Amino acid sequence: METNAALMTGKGAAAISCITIVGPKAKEVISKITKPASNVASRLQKESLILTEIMDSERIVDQVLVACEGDDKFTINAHGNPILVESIMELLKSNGVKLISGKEMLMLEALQKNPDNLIAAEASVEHIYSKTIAGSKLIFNQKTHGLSKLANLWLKEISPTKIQTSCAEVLENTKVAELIISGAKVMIAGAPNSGKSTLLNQICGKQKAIVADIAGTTRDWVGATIIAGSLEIEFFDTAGLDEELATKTKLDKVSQEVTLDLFKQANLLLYLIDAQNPEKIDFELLHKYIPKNTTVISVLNKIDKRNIDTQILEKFNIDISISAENGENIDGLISLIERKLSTTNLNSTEAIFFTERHKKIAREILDCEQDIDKIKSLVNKLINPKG
Ligand SMILES: Nc1nc2c(ncn2[C@@H]2O[C@H](COP(=O)(O)OP(=O)(O)OP(=O)(O)O)[C@@H](O)[C@H]2O)c(=O)[nH]1
Ligand SMILES: [Mg+2]
Repeated sequence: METNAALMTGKGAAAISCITIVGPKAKEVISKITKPASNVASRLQKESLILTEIMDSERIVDQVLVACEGDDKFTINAHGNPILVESIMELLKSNGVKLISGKEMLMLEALQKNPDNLIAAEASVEHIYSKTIAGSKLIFNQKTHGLSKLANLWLKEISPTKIQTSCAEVLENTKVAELIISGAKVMIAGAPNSGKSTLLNQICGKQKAIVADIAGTTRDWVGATIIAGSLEIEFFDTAGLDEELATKTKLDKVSQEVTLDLFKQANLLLYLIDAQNPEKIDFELLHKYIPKNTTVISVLNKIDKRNIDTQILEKFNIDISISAENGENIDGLISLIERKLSTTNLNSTEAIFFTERHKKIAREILDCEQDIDKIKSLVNKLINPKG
């Protein structure tokens, strides 16, 4: 069995950094690199915490606190200068310890605690990487409910079609779950001067983007992130779409290209229409640049400037009317975004695939025709650490 070490705190400067060392040689190596060696070895008993110095030959590298968490598990709490941390890691490596990532270390520990359920082990690790509490909860629930429970049912199922149908449903849930876990990207698009930068500033409550009554003010995109309910939404204010502008100067051409490139990442697109000068959305053109099935919300802006009648709403297929300048109906717009992304429909105990490994196995299950043995062996691979 190997002895592994990993930096468990974030990279970069901090007050302290924690390095965990696990394995049969852990105690021996720590004794070797601390001062005085014999003294440290005898004091490193379970649940003890000792103040000592890490030595590289005769040179003191750092004064540290070593915590003994088990017979072969120790954590060095060092000062958080990345150069010191690097030196300690190098010292461990030169003493035969294998350096692994913090995530790999967490996975080894999780597998020890969940030797029969790989999904539960993965959930214990992955939930900490979610961008929202709701996403973290969703992943954590896969340990005992969600995917763990469902995969165990699949193991008992005899109909390949039933497993495949259920698997396809989980893949659908996964699309929504990913928005909750990793956040959604919402593009603010529309003609020059329609109020895109004003809307971004209103949403994030700060003067992030430059606003001016001159068409083509925004050339590079500006982003702002907000938490709305269970969702982290990153809004992108983009350059106004204008085919004429694209031919004006090299800078305008590049800014139009950057905007269209950014659209490829959209989970949802807000298309702003200026109530003072409304123009129909060219959906055909728009769908050339945004991923298939991307929801478009048409937003009528500047309603403070004009009386809005139903005729105009129908004529321009308006989903919602706002005033970006005075903040009217911005809350309504945020709720509409949440509803359109359907994140409010996903129950937190619903089964989801939350790693690339799961999604790959799911696709293989769906490609399996009706071969129940092959499907069962894939389900076994999904849940069994030795599968
Ligand atoms: N009355 C009123 N004016 C608005 C509203 N939203 C934006 N404006 C004004 O419209 C003008 C253009 O606003 P911007 O936010 O810069 O428009 P933009 O879409 O980002 O423009 P480009 O960056 O050039 O594409 C500014 O003078 C804003 O103050 C609104 O809701 N009501
Ligand atoms: Mg702008």
